[in-house]
Amino acid sequence: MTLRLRALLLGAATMAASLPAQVSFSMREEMIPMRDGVRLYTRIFTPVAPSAPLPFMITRTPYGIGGSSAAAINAGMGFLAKDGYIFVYQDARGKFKSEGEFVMLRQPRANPSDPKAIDESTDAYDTVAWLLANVPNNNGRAGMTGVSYPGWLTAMAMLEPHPALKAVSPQASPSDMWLGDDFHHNGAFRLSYGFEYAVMMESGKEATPFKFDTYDTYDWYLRLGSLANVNQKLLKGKIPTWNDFSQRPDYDAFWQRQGMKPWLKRVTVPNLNVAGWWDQEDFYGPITIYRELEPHDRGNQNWLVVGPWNHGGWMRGEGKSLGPIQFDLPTAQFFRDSVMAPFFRHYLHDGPNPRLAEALVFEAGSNRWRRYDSWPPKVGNSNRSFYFREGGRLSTDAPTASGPTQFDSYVSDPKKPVPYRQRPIPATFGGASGWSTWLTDDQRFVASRPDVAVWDTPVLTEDLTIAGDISVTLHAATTGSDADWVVKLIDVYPDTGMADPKMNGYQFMVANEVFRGRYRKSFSKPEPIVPNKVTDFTVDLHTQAYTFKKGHRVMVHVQSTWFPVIDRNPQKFVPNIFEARESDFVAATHRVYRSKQFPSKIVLPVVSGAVQ
Ligand code: PG9
Repeated sequence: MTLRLRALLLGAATMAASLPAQVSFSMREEMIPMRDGVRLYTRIFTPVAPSAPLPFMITRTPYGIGGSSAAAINAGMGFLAKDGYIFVYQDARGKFKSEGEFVMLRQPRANPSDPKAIDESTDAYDTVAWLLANVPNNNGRAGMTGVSYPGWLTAMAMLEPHPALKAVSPQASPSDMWLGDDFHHNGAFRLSYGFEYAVMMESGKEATPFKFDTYDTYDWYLRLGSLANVNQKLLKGKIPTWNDFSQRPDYDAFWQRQGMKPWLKRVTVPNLNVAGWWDQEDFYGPITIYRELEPHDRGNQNWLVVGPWNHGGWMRGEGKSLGPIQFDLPTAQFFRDSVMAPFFRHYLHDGPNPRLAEALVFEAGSNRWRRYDSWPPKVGNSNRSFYFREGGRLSTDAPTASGPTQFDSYVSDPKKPVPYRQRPIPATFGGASGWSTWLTDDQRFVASRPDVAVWDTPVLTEDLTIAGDISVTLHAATTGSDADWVVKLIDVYPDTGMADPKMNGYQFMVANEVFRGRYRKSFSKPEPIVPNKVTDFTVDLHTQAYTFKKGHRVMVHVQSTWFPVIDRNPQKFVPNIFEARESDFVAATHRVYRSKQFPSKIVLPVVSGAVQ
């Protein structure tokens, strides 16, 4: 056989094997009883005439399983279906057709010795037990997966797993709603998402989005004024999660116990954690779950995959691009076919060992997958400080000038907050809201605002690759007594020569975070900032693997409003921002220092490359 013919035949064989076979399923509906007598609505899809006993693949969700069908499984889970699974979908407690009470991210039960006490872990356990006993032709094993809330339900199932639960893949699972996931970041409240999600989930058994009377929600939230108006004028105390937001502004025992950290003390089940670098909802969660479990991972059963995806982007489409950003490779398809399917095939079907990398991460910019032995990588990178300098420069040379005038400043006015994306900003949920890709939006739309401070490097003369954790130290002062610090790390594309003209000069956000100044000493006990005193703030920009290409520039933006994704800090310290009065919202002048004594900087985990 000629080499060419052999290559053609191999190509054909690979293609045929990766075509999702259409699997026929029979569907059974059940109300599965839990240990406290509450019954959960469940659909069980069994392949027609399977050749051997099959494992279960379970997804539990608060979003309603009404759309589940054989066609939907073949379309969305075909990459698994062709290996043979009994797919199980279940409405979480209290949602849609399930009985019982829905509690947002229900905390693990306080009294595990009570045989009737329940939580999401026991509901998963009882479901597995029932399936094993009542669904014929199963092979005695179960896997569980889901994205976001269903990912969190998967993570909860692994805390006290049924012995038959042999592998889990929690994907974009939140881990701490106050520190870094959907509802707050470092205590700054994610207003638009928090409000709209809580209303959607807790207005009734189903999911009912809030109906805005204005298209541009930037306007709507600004007109709303103080957050005290939410309960006074709109919700009247009827949405429990809003009441938690407004009555528990600080990181108290409730938020800590709702977070996963206290519970992640052992690796119970092989666990494939999945995150997207541009996940607009839950990036902190999967990274933190992986990291918290890692010290306990004696059997090497805890893995991390991070790709160039938005929330759940790995489960749909090819994954060659996100918004206008191109990644060249079909990253999502690769994940599904070459990582997730082999992972479950190994543990549930005795398939070959998939030889997963400890951390498989996509390095955008250079657009390649990298396999690391740990995350963040232990070797190969060195932290380099990039200092904010005079004239808007960002430089690896530390400032040498001292004196009180070495700062950049801006006036931050909570009455005219910086929009987090180009207006109009439609409601988060529904249709073409733009929410799902906003993290890829061109940041030029705010770069020249007077309330956004900007520093950037010269054009890079070689590629600059980073892998690991990014942190920012701000030495800053304000005329007010509280302030938010929003920091964005940006890749500035070349001014000319891009194939797509709109990408010339594009400002692509590589990492970002907000820090609420009152929490600089303690997340549980906020303290006013002393006006006009230079104060240190550390902003954790999380983690990234990225190449700033030769010809690009590295840029940093600092601003103090990001509306309405983050509520407005009044800038006058009040004990509870949810109870601030209109008169508490005041403009303030913020100074970011860049002197020898106060060298504000971003620290990047540089793998290779230099900056002039
Ligand atoms: N990000 C969503 C969520 C998860 C958990 C709690 C609240 C919100 C989701 O997409 O499910």
